[in-house]
Amino acid sequence: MDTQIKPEVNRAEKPVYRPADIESKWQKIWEEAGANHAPDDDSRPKFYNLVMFPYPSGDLHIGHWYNYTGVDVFGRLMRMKGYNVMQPLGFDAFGLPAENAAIKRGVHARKWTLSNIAKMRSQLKTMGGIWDWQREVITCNPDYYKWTEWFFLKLYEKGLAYRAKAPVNWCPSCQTVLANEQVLADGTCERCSTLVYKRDLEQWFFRITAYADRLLEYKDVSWPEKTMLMQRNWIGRSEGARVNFKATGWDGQEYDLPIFTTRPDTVYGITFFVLAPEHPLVEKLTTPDKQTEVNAYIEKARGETDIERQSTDREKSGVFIGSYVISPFTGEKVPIWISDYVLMGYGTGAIMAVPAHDQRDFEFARKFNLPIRLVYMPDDRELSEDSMSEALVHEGHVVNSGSFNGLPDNQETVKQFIDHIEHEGWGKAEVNYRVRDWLISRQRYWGAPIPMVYCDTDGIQPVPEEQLPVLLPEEVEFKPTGESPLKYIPEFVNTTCPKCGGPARRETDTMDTFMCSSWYFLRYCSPIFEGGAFEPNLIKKWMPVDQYTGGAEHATMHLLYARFFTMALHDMGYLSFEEPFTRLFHQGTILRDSKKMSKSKGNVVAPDVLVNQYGADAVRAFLMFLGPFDKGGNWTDTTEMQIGGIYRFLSRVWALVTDTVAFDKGGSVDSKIEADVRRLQHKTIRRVLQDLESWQFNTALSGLMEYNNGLIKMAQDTPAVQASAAWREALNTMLVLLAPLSPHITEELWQITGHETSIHIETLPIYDAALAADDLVTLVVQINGKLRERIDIPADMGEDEVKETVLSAPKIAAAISGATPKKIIYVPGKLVNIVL
Ligand code: ANZ
Repeated sequence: MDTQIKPEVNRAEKPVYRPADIESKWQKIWEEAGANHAPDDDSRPKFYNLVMFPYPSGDLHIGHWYNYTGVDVFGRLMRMKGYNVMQPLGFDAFGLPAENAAIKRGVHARKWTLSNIAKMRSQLKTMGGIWDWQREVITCNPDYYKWTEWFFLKLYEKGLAYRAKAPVNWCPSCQTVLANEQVLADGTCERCSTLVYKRDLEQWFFRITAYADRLLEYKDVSWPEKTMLMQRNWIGRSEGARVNFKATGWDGQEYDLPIFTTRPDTVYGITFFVLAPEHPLVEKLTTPDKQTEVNAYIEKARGETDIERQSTDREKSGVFIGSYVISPFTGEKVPIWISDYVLMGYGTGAIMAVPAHDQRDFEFARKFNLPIRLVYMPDDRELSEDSMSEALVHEGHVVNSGSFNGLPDNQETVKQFIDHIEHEGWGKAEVNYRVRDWLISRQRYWGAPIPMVYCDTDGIQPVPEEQLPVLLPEEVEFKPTGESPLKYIPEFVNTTCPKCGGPARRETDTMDTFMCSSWYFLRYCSPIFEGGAFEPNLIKKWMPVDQYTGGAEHATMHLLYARFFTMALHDMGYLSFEEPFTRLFHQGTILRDSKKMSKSKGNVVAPDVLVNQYGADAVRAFLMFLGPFDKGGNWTDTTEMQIGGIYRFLSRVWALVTDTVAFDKGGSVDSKIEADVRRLQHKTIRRVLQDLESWQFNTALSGLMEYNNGLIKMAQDTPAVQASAAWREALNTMLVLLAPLSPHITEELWQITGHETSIHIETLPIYDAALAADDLVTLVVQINGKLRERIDIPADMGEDEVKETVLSAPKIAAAISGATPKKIIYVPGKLVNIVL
């Protein structure tokens, strides 16, 4: 990296702070010097600082600026700590909006996407981040999606990609299949808010369920607890048992009816069975007299979403279907019902109902007057089935259960029941997961083609590796048909079977874009490598990602898929690590008047206007000043005015430093004043570095503002201080600590103060406790608990003298105006509170 930066300032004239001039100038110099590129061959330790890449929607909004500024501040900090920081950026360029734009406006999806990328890239450059543009990846380019296809083939080879007919979430408005994760809690499409319903289609799936347990491990990673919890809930591991019951159909035939339960210890409490309305045995088990009622119920349930069906505050509904199960535990005949609260997609789609101990079953039993039988009894109170108002959950000891009576409610008891069930051959222990296999087929054009062909003779055949990429045809008609436009391109569809050479058809669905984003971080390590998806040695050098930053909304999709992908590649021998992202951080969101910003609401703040007016340095610092980086902030009209305050702060830093340059160096200064300068300097170093390292950029900035004010006051009180060595060091510290936040102004001032190399490769100042030691302490003075003044007093001053000093301080004396305080509370070294 050429970091020699030649001074070119005429010191005779005092330069004026004009962000527009210096920012573009430095951006150009940095780019030409390759200052932002992380070389592969570099002896410094590596630091891979990754941010979630943007979707090229066309405009870089304030949320992007916020996110990328925080990441850039941290990356710059790590570079100043001596790391070779790799901080790449690219574009997650496939996906629906491009195709919708194509349908609506007749512009080709590629053209729309690439012109958006060009615009966003140039907007991004105005931020002055250390983005390593030499590593840019764009997922819709064939040199990228060739490898996305290749990964599909690898997963297919390992049995991790398969095709199956499945009920899918169908959005009638987007005319496409959605992943479970793309359906919101109210059962609507996350993109267009239309109610999603189920439809059966042949689809490609990735077997993420095979990795469910591994995904719960989080080996050697430091992630927010909350995110891991969200993933754990999403994966939803439940330990229990599968128990096989026998049901007798109306035809007199016996059918196996397995159920999944997490409470096999309650089997003696079964009083009815419930099947999901879609359960395949419903037909066989419905007696003729119940047929009409059952059909009507099934029809009604079909229109409901899983979310509605699981809602706890919904009144229970259901129909008895006329058949029974014989319980092997009690020998009793138990009626079979159907109800929508049992879902087909979980467990076996059938449950044994234990109304005494399961709230849903309890409500169902009360509604339909079904018997309730307690098999646990509280240890400390009387309870009877008739008087119960809700299910008894996890309490007491076993009753009504033969030889198990008296056992406590715990895991050991559950295990004894499972042992018994296994011993009798009625069932076995089983673990169930909420997570479903990842449905990756999309009936869309703008995605990576699925590299598979269908042959009448040889069935499903993978496209041979050497034929990749299966190119997306450019000539395409965009129609909102709900089917992939690729279906209507014969030159694409018609191909030859790789096995028999006979005529065959290509798969016309494309891949979910989450597939593209499951490996982009690997591509950054060797973005132009042609021999594979990544160059193995460079993967060894750069991976895993040291710091990954992005929105918390990606907790259950992207972050889970990328982990699954990495684990699968690890198991295939391509990667030596199992977790891609060592540390994870979620930035907060910027709201506009407490609402989410969105184009459709027209409440988006455009950063470009602010950058033009105040400069990128001020916008960056301003955004970081809004609050702790993980909390985001609320943007209001008054907020916007505060940016002027940040601009003035930067101008004061500018004035302070340029004044010093102009200052006559002739004077001498008393060593006590130099000690004061150093004390302030080292206190600031400690505080600001701590804040920067813990992503508390807002308080880091307050620290720097106070520091700046302190220095200004010292220069006013004792102008000669500006000639001292301590002063120059203090200013250097100011610039170096501010550099990650506002990189241009600090670079300019660094040069103005005579430095010949870039400030951004300076090492961070080291805090010296001895120099920071106080012989003065600052007391906060309150009147009736309200802050009125801050007063510096010698650290060793006695209590009486402190009180006297405080009371005679002009502001305080004026506020009290002769009254006698009721009480004076003194916390040594910290605070005096005068109670009037
Ligand atoms: C009997 C029982 C008794 C149950 C009891 C609970 C409490 P999690 O923890 O979510 O895995 N269940 C099983 N399959 C279901 C389905 N397809 N739709 C709706 N409910 C289903 O929940 C497992 C429990 O949810 C299972 O244990 C079953 O009810 C129910 F006192 O069986 B349990």
